[in-house]
Amino acid sequence: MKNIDSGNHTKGQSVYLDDIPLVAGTLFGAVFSSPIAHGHIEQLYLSEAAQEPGIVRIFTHQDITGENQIGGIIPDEPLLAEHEVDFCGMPIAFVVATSDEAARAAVKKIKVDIKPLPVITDPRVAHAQDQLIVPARTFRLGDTTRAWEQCEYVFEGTTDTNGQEHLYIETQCAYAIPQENGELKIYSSTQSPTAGQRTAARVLGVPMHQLEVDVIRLGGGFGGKEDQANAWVALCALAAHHLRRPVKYVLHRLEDMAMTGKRHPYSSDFKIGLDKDLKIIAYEADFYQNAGAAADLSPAIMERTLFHTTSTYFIPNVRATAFSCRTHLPPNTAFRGFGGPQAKFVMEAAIATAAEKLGVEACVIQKKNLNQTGDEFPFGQKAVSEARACWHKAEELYDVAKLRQEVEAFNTANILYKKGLALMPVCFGISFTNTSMNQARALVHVYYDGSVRVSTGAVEMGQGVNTKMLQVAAQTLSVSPAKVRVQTTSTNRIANTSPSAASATADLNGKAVQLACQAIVQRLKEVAAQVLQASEAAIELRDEQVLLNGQETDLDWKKLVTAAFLKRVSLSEHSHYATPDVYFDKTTEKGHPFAYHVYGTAITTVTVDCLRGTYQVDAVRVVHDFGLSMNPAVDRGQIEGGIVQGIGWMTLEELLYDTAGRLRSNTLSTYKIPDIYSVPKEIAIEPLQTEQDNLAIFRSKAVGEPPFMYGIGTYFALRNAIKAFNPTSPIAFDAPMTPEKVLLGLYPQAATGTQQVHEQQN
Ligand code: LUZ
Ligand code: MOS
Repeated sequence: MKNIDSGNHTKGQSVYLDDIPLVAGTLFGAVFSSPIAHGHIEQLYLSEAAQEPGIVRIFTHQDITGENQIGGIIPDEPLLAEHEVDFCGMPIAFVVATSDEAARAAVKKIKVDIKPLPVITDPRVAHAQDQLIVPARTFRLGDTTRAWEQCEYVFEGTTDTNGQEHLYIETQCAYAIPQENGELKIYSSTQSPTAGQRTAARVLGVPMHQLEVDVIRLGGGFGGKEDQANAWVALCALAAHHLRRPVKYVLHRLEDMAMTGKRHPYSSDFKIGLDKDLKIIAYEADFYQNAGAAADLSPAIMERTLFHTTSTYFIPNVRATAFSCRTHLPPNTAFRGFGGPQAKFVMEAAIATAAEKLGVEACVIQKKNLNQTGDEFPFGQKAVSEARACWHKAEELYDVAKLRQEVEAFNTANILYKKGLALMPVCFGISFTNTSMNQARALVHVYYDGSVRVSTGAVEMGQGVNTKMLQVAAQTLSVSPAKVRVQTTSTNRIANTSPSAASATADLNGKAVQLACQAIVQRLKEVAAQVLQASEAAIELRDEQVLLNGQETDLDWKKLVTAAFLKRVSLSEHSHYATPDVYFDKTTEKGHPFAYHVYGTAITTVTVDCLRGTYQVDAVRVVHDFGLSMNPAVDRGQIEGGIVQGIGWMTLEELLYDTAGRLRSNTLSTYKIPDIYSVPKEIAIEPLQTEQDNLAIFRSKAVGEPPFMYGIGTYFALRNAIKAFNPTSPIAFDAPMTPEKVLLGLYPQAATGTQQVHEQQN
């Protein structure tokens, strides 16, 4: 089935928040934010701005009737700065005017005196000064201290991975419209309608039932709207609450890039030990997460890093410690993979280090250590594994031996172009690591003409979840997809939603839809049995027909629904689903946090221009464990997008904050994301069919985040290509591998001079 949105998307008819027709009297907001990263606010000058034409009111923290607090996991983040600013871009005042232009013109007239305080941008510096968001956590398996003695080889190293701007096409936005009795209806571009509702209620000091958050769809989220859509909801709600007029705020791209947090940069240390057969028998890692100025989701992201310490490998002795370090950057937040990719990069860097030192191909070590069924992860859960299956199938299907020969032949024949090859196995845990979040609800109405309306907590952000919800309803009710419509995601219809995140949205909400539809089908079968004077067991609904002992009757879906209505049988159901058997004990750091894992292997080949340092990704060839995909077109789209986004993180996207904590890569001319030229020339995706049962909806495994990590293979393929040109080059594990760094890798002797130029520019 095609994505139900593709027609409207293509015609430009899909409605995003900024397309909602304006309610008469709508006002427009704009934020004045801190120009510096850390300091005491001495004086705020608003009067000049307040006299600008069209200005209705300027809100500061003093106008907050409830709590000036938007922190979710930890209450450490004011909505509007009070006495201190903690990052460049921290909101200080919210200007509301009769037009968008007037609001922004007034923002430029606001002045502030801030007494600067020391700025920390480096997580290791923050750690050294004990600036931790939460206490460090350590996951352990076996005993590394004793294991080192059994190792034939031990290697240590350091890695850095940079952050990543989400660059959803639709910037952050909200639109709050007063209703009667002090209520507000708030449109938001959020992955978490409930978080917006809860945050606004807290800031206004009103009960949640006074606020509705309604989400039509998002022009992309990628994690950037899991927690960080809340501030704009709260600001618009605050202004609409006071002024009793509709208030809308759509961030400009530059505001969005400057004010919102990004993927967490990590700096990490590893130590890896192998026996003489290249089995990894010990691994230690220390992760320094750059959390930014407030907790946001950082503790949960740090936890997911720990869960993915050993990536797709089984290692019997592990010690991994993670530090969430408070710096003066915008609070970093969820981004596809949620800390998992950062851990996987460190593991692959450790293996690459061992391989280079031992003079073997990394894939020899990778392959020897892939996890298999029964292997224990450092957090206690046991693998039920297709890691080896994916790897072996990829090796065979894409003929890795031949690919390798081709790369070697090319490299022998060419001096100024070199190819590189890398394999990247993925194993990603599916479920929110916070067990309580693994629940969802659905509301299904069958109208008496037989048409169906479905509401869930799932937010459509381009990932096709509404299409999947529709498929679940149509299939479970056994009606044509044309009979079913999926509604917007509203806190009035579905309460207490978990964010659409963690790759789990289709599973959680789809299971809820399935339960609701099954309950309705059950009641309809009882009605059919009465009408046909037969036993319920003999009734079957199929393709909008009622079958009796497998034979067609003259009762069809529509007549059955009408009959049920006339018999006063409920045609609606509200259902609740909670993932069974997931738990985690933080005191022991052991449990069974994931419903299942998604596996896959990617084979990446690249070509580097050794004169210029530029490169192209020739091919990414994947064997991916879909389970039994319920929508191969949608799932394929997720994989292609994930791969390209992962390649962007690993190769092009270079966030640059200066030492004063200002974002220098704050435009699309200084921050490069993948374009049509940088996507792989070929992407091959082979599903791995599995008969194994799993907890996914229709056994169609979660597909949102896992493919992102295939992009890590491109980093290591580039590294191998550089090594083919200059085998002794000392290439730091410092992602992204931009063309500039490739060039420095090819000609390390040139590095010193270039470094100086770079520092001067900064
Ligand atoms: N969000 C969250 C996530 O709150 N918990 C998670 O475990 C998670 N994992 C991936 C992406 N978002
Ligand atoms: Mo996410 S990183 O699944 O919002």
